[in-house]
Formats: sequence, C-alpha cells, structure tokens
Amino acid sequence: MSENINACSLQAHKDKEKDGPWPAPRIDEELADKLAAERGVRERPNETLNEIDERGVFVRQPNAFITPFGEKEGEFKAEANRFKIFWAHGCHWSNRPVIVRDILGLEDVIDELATSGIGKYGHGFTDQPNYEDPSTGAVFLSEFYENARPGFSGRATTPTLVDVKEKKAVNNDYHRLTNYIEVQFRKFQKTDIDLYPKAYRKEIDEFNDWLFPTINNAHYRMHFCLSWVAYDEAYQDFFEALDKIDERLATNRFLFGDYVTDADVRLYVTLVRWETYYYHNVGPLKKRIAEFPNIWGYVKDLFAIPQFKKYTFFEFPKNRFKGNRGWNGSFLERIASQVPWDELWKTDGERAKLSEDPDEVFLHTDISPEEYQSEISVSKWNSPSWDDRQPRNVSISVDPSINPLKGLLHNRKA
Ligand SMILES: N[C@@H](CCC(=O)N[C@@H](CS)C(=O)NCC(=O)O)C(=O)O
Repeated sequence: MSENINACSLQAHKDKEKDGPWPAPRIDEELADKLAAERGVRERPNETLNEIDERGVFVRQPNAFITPFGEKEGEFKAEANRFKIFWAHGCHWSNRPVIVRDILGLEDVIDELATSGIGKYGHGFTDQPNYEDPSTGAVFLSEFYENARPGFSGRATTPTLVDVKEKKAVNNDYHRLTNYIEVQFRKFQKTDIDLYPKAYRKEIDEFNDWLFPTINNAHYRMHFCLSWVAYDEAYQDFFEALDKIDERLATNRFLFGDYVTDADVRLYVTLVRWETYYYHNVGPLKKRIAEFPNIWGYVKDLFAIPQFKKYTFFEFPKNRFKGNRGWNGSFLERIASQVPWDELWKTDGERAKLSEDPDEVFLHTDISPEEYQSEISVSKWNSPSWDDRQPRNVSISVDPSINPLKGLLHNRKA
C-alpha cells in the first residue's frame, strides 16, 4: 500500500472521529482510480444507459446472485461466522437484512459492514483502515462479484451477502434475502421471534411481490425513467398503493395484524426514506407520508422499536451533502439539519389499541428450526426475461387494502 494511501486513510480516520461514525469520508478521484487500477476494478455501469426500455421505463437488472439457502444440493447452507451483509445507510433495500438480523438476535452469527461510495466505482469501504474491508481485504464491493463470477458486467449492489472465507458474493437477491435469514438461520437465533410465520408465507410473499413495484421500487421508477409516461405510471402506482395501505392500516396495527412481519420491514424502510429523502429526487408530491393518517402512525409505531430506529438514518440527506457548497448542500445544512427528527417521530402510542396484544409487537414461535423450514419460492421479479420484469406486465392478484390474516396470528404465550 502506498504512502499516499496510508496518509489519506489516516486523515479519513481523523475526520471520522470528528464527525462521528458516519458519513464515511470521500476519497479523491485520483486515488479511487489508482485503487481501482491496482485491483483491476472497472467503472460501474450506468442504469440510465443500460436499464431503460423503449418507452423510457426503468427496468432493473435482475439480481445476479439468487441461489437459495436451503437443504438441497447446490443450495447454500447456513453457517455461523461465514457470511457478512454489506449494506449502505441510504439504501432501503439493504437496511432490511440488517434490521431482520438484529431483531432475530443473529448479530454474533452474521457479520455486517456499511459501505460507502468510492466515486465512479460504486461501493467501497472508505472509512476502514486502508479502505479495506477488515475481514477480506477487499476495497471495492465489486471484487466479491468478480471473484464469484469472473467478468461480471452488471452493477455491484447492496445488499450483498458475502462468503468471507471464499471472498465471494453469495446472494444479492433483495426479494428473498431476509426470508433466507429468517428460515435458514433460525437454528442460530438468540430469540424465538418469528417474522415469517410458516403457515402464512404464501400471503406474505404475495404482498411483498405487490409491494416491490408499487412502493419499494417506485422511487427508482420515477427517478431513473426517461419519459413522462413512465414517470406518470410510477407516480400513479405509488400514490394509489399508499391509499390502499392506509386503508388496511386503519384496522390493523401492522400489515398482517397484531405482530410485525417481514412485510413490515420492507414497507417501513421505504416509507422512511421517502419521507426524509427520496422526495428530493422525484418532483412534486401528491402527499407526504405524514399526511396519510394511518401510515404516519404506523411508521412512528415501528420507529419506536429499537432495531428499526437503529437503521433509520434521518441525518442521511444532510450528511450526504456535507461540505457541498452548492445550493442543495447548503440548504440541507442550514435548514434540513434543524429538523427535530426524534421529536417529530415520537409515537403517541395510539396504534397499540388496534392490537389484542398491545404490549407485544413480535410473534414468538417455539417450533423447532427443522419444522420451521419450507421451500422459499423464487420471486417472479427475478425472471431473466426483460418483459417479465416490466412493472406493468406482472399481474398480482392481492387486494392490498385487506389483511387476509386478520385475527390469525397468535402468540405462543397468548
Ligand atoms: N439488488 C438489486 C439492486 C439493489 C440496489 O439498487 N442497490 C443500490 C443502492 S440502494 C446500489 O447498490 N447501487 C449501487 C450501484 O448501482 O452501483 C440489483 O442488483 O440490481
């Protein structure tokens, strides 16, 4: 490692101490180029050049690593201290697996590290000594992709689950990653919390598959699209979906009733990011999240749960533009930084009365890890066909305004 790199790394650590653990320091372009050249890393491909159809619609690249965790031949086997989740503060997709990991008490089993941008090369680790992930020595997230699939030409994204022994990407399937953690790592759980009740996985999967295009991916559909038609479709889908969810939450504390499930983790992370940041990118809004009475109470109810709060980064917009003297950075530092987030997001506890078990937010299940197993279906959104991944081409038959599990989730001890 050159002296230049060590000097910058030291400075990065000083900055980190001064500013708190986040945001990670930026490194200059020259250094990024040098590090990339040393490791044979190429620039990240641009989604607005490669992932747009003839109507201007943003159609995402399929997730590259979707081999399931399971018991069958060729599937990955859950193991303690072998896997690490790479995630990013501003990335709601990747806030999900770390929230789930913490809720289930898997902190000593699956490691994690937040990435930081390394210019045009995508995710890196600029706040780590020598810019290296301490467990593998990688400087760029894309190194794990290259190790697993030489010549990989897509974007290396968060979340990525990496096998730290082999230094290879194992899974970046945000549709199913939390489900693998919930089911296949159950034998290592420190708690008996159940986010993915075995009897109701079909209903949860169907809801999650509806949530993906309408809510989770809606921001990206609006942000990356290259036509009005595409923008408008995404805009309509998003606000119609919020109306339906608001209706559902009028009589349900959480999406499936009295207890938090995997679907709530997926909805929460996107709502938080919308309310605090994404709206900057997408133009005029019909309504803010805070204007949906039930959804607003719901996100605050979830924010009161420590594992959700821990991965809620209100400071993200302000820190993202820190030191940026352009109008945007300066506005965020002057004004957005004054928002008393914790005060605004304090719950009044009103939603607990919708539950028959108001003091408990999690379902506890004592079935054995073996019994808890089930095959996890591949998401239709992972289809290799471009047409199948079109948000408008997939018909999903759920009515999201109705909770199909009303009154069906019961706690072991209740
Ligand atoms: N897993 C999905 C996408 C997840 C995703 O878009 N993650 C964003 C952060 S929210 C990312 O890592 N982008 C980095 C990049 O595109 O270089 C994929 O591989 O396409």
